[in-house]
Amino acid sequence: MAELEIIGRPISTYVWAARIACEEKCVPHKLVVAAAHSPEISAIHPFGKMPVLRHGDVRLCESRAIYFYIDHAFDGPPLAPRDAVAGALAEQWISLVNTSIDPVCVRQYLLGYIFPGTPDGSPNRPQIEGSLARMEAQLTILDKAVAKTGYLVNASFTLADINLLPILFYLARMPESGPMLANNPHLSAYLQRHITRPSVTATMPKLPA
Ligand SMILES: N[C@@H](CCC(=O)N[C@@H](CS)C(=O)NCC(=O)O)C(=O)O
Repeated sequence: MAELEIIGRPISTYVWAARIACEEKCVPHKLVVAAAHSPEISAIHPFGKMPVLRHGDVRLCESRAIYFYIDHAFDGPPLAPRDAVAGALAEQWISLVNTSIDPVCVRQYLLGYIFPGTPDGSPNRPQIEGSLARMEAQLTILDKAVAKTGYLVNASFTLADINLLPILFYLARMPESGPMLANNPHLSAYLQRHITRPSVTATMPKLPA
């Protein structure tokens, strides 16, 4: 069968997570660089969002569906626990990150710097300031979640961790979220430990210096 393709931009947190999942599962894959709403992406995602996946006749959008496919279509170590409770906990954390943490920490805070939408391209201060209190509370919740074992689910690296790591990577580099993260010792240690995994370093986006 043709090589699996993940389509999107490498700096996208969701694209990066899908690529980490491929690496963890030892699935050969290729990144096809394309922008949101480009014809290549809009042919698969009804709202033009990245990532999308092509593999032979299979076409998928939405990161959770893509994770599921990567995890179930190939041999290799399970990315989500097959035990019902642990598997549900992984789903729970993916959902919490995607529905609560991504909207504040990525869409509101990080994009306030990256795509500020200001006339002169300067950071969108009202948008950034408006995210800070909620971001701080969310990082405290995550710190508690990883405090006991160093993972989100039990004591193993799962899709829940894969889905969160790209977000923490970016937060660690930004002026307000960096110190906030450093104030959460368990979460900081979690990031430092997992960011060195071969699957993560092999797919890490190249950022401007
Ligand atoms: N629910 C989608 C969200 C994907 C998403 O928001 N991707 C962003 C890049 S990180 C995107 O394509 N944004 C463009 C847009 O929303 O128009 C998923 O889980 O894949």
